[in-house]
Amino acid sequence: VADDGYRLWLKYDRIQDAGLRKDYQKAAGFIASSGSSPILTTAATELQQGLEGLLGQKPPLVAPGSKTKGGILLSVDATANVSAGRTLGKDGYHIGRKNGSLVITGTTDAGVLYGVFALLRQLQTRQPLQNIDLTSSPKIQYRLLNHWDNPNGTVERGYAGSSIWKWYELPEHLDPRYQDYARANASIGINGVVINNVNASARYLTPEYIEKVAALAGVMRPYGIRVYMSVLWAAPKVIGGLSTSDPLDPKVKQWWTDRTNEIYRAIPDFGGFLVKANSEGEPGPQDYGRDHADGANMLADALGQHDGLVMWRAFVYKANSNGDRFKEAYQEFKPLDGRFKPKTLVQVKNGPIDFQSREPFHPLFGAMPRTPLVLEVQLTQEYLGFATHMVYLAPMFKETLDADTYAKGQGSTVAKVVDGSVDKHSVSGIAGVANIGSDRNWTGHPMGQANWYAFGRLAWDHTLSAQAIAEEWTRMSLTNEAPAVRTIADVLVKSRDIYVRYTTPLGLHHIMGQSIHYGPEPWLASSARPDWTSVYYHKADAAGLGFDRTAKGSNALGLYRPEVQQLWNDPQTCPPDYLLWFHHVGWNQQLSTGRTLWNELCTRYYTGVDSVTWMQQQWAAVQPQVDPELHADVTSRLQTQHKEALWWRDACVLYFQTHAKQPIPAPFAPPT
Ligand code: GCW
Repeated sequence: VADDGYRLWLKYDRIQDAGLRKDYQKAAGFIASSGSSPILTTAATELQQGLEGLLGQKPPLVAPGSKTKGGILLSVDATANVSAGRTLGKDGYHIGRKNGSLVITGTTDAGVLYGVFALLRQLQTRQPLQNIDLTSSPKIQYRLLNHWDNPNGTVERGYAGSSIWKWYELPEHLDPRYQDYARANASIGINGVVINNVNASARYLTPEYIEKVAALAGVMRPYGIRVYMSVLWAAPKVIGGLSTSDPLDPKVKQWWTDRTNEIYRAIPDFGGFLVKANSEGEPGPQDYGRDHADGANMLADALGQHDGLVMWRAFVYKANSNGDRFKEAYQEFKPLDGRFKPKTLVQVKNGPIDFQSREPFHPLFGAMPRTPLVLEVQLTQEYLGFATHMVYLAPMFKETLDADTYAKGQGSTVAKVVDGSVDKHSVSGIAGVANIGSDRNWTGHPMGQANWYAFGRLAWDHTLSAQAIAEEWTRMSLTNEAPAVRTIADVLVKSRDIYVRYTTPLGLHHIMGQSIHYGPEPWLASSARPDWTSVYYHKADAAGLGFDRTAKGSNALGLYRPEVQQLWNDPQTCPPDYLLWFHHVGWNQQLSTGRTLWNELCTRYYTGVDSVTWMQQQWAAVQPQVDPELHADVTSRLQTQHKEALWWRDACVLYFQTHAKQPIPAPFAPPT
């Protein structure tokens, strides 16, 4: 059967190596579970199905204690303490051997489920089980997907078909896909799903939709996943019949309290609210002279005793931005630090502008010690080639996570700010804007599945490497042949840098096509807003290129700690990858690479395109090891990617040449 990608990384195909299969079979003679809660039932069923597929025989489910040797025991132990220094956190698991059996211990039911998927992963990637002794706990507590899905079935910035939520069929009909979606998420540790777009419709707060959302929550619950909603700030006016949405108005407060109680009656484990307010035309508390904290706190009050969260987004910038958009979120939110009530988190994009292919980390990380910050990254490739370019995003996520804010001295990485360890927060969260749609293979580009996978794995453990995750995903999704795994993982890991080179090298940003954000448009000079043009960001002129954000310019650099400023402040020592983010550099200025800016720019664009050819060659080389249908799919997308890399290169080099007024350097110059 051809592989249409529907099963994602959860392919439980028979292990061909008979010796290995025997070894595994010996360890998996039966399954005994210490409980029968919905989540534990999910865990046992998944394990049974996975083993049946991988090993060709289905281990029976037996009563606990009835058999001891040669099977797999599932048990919950809230105080599980594996060995000194290796305690398990909430939802953590341990997989070890005891009295001739494998034992999966979780501190919660969900921990057992995560342990089951971890064990299956061992088999899927062909790891030995003899001396297995695995301990793992999530470093971040709330690991969420954010769907930008609309009630009419469209997905904002979605490139994989329409929304997977079929609102018109709900609540009566449950598409089997919902359960497959829940399984995939649980398998990588995702435990929350915001089901609708942050540019929110008020409709979700009506009884009609609450019932639909409740039906979805019912599918997610046995997988340890809670459902959240994005809410429209103006809902009290739009659907509540009130004359205001002022957060300090008692009627408004009452309206939100009533709605919240209504939601919890239908969905007792509802996760909470995500809010985009006073951003890009969305209504918000500022419409009434209030601030973001007033708004967030009002919702936190509405949640009252319910176990839910408010995630308030910091993605804000003004329409008449004639300063530097880079600084706006910081300026609006930093002064509010300390004003947010418990259960309220501020959700911050990885970079200060907007999900560009490379951004310096957002200056709010490390700047709001009294507020837990959720890191928001984008899995859907709005600025990274939609579903036609192969761009593995884990290296980009890692770049942000590993960036040092120096907030509490060296080592105060974004990851440690977000997981709460730097400021000792008891709540922590991370969000990925989903790349999922109704396409048969979920993500449009088959390799986009790796981004969904990598997000979950990093949300669970941000210390994992992009390389290790790429290899793991490849083994589970494409092939276990070691040389092919190496080749594919190598292409994946390099793909993001390659994309940056042929689109926005040296720290260029926001020079893409207007409104749909596809392809190059560096010449874009007029738009509805100055900060939606390209020239606002690249500032090319006869002298040079780049946005001066030093003290001589906008001084956005001044928002960072001195140690970070030092890293980027001097154009001579600023890493080339960040150069034009912070400096206006002369065309003939010599860079640390030994080339002038103009030559380096051209070199990166041209070698970037060559690297796409390299990707095509590498992919061709693994053809015998990969499913033919899937291989052909990726091959064709790589052709488009190559064509569009040329488009980006030529558009950008020729446009910047009108400012630099220099020939394209010799090795790349087209023949005359
Ligand atoms: O990246 C930009 C997108 C908008 C999006 C916005 C946001 C949901 O172009 O489509 O709106 O960010 O994050 O709010």
